[in-house]
Amino acid sequence: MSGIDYSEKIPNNVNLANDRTLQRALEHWQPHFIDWWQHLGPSDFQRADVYLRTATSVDADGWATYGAVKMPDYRWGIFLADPVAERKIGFGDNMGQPAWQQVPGEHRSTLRRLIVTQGDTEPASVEQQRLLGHTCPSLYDLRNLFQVNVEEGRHLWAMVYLLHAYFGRDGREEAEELLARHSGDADKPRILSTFNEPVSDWLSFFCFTYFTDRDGKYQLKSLAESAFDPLSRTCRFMLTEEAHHMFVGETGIGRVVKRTLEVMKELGAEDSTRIRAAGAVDLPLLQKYLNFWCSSSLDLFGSEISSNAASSFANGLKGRPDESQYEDHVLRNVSLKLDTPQGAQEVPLLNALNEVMRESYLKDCEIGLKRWNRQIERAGYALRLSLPSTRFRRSIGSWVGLPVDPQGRLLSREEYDKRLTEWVPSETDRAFVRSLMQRVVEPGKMAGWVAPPERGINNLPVEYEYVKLS
Ligand code: BYC
Repeated sequence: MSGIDYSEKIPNNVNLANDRTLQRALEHWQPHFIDWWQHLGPSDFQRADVYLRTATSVDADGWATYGAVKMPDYRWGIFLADPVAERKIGFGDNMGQPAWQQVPGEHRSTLRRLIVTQGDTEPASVEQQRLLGHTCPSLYDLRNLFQVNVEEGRHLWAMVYLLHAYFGRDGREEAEELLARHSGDADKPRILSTFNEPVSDWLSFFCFTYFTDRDGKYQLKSLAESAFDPLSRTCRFMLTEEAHHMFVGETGIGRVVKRTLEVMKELGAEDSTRIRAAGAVDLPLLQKYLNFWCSSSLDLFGSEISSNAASSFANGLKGRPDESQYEDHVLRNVSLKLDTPQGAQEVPLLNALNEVMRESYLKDCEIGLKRWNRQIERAGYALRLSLPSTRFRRSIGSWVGLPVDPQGRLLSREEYDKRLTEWVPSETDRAFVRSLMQRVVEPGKMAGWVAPPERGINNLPVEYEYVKLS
């Protein structure tokens, strides 16, 4: 079951050949996807040979295949993790009943909405990142960008498969719409806010893969708990791909910190102006990028108090990440105290699940911060990087639009407006970062604002020609 059939037009491990109607519908969608990839996927580079990994099976050894691939020839396909025999629903009011192999009528529209929302983020991120190749800091980074991009393309395939296979005509229409909305489009934007923000420089890319892809990890983990078994299985496999994306973010930011510390040492100075003049990212500037992308990604968990979250959990559609680590899986008659602008509020825990997830996400985000701060401490500097308060710059939930600083203090609107660019990048900051984005494509060479990685991909040296451009 785990083996993937690559002889098919659409590689898959779901026996697509046995369902001719579904196969034809997906083969009809396939050229639309390729057309979208050619127009809104990575700009240029479609003829370059990229050292990519391709899944050969869905078990732990399935990542063995690495090789030079032209991106449009990447074998996007449909891969579900192996089924768990007699799987039971693990939470909510239907706990203990058999997991669903089909969509129950009463949950059809909510499940479709969740799948569409998840699916929408995947092509959105490729669109956001489409111009980055032109300013890559190294061939190693260029390859990682493209690896992330092709896998986001495959994650779109995963959701499109579910829509086609389980939601009939509505599902097919939604699959077309996933290619019709575009990141940042004034008329047809992507569904979730963060996926309409431009990712036009590599510092943003590293922050995006650190913070926003990590939201992906948490949302996929909660959907992997779903009673709808095909959704659970597809998300379980997607999670194995997601890990590399967050690795790109964490090591990317770590390499920026390392390079900045080297420049600070060379200069014998902590002064931002001098560090910038030397072509590196000063740490207060990095902090602003962290504040921007972290606060934007915090919105992706939805409102602190949410009836959607309550019913999705109670009905078994969406659990908590790692549901089995909790004792109570039903959550009736329990409450949680939440901090709101009106004071502390006791809320049924079911309605506070978005906040529960946001809290565990933030704990996960802290891990990178600790690593980077250790680097700074070891170099003998006092500054520490931090995460902004969950009240800062929120555009969803109880704290929406309130003038709160990154420490969570409520300010006057006037003070907030005046000081906002102390906390998030100003136009000048962004222009400076753009000025650093000079393309470096000589094998093994790195741009001056980022240190080389500790090792290359798949035991190859850092100097390997990961992308052959000719
Ligand atoms: N922007 O009750 P509420 C990834 C909407 S990332 C705009 O507060 P709910 C990836 C919400 O849709 C993971 N709208 O929250 C990462 C709802 O609208 P409707 C993506 C927002 O519903 C990097 C209304 O506000 N996966 O995979 O409990 C690269 C009230 O909602 C936002 C998922 O998100 C926002 N930030 O939770 C590539 C999983 N937040 O329905 C990929 C599927 C909320 O009333 N989605 N709204 O019109 C979900 O589970 C939920 O839809 C959400 C929101 C967690 C997003």
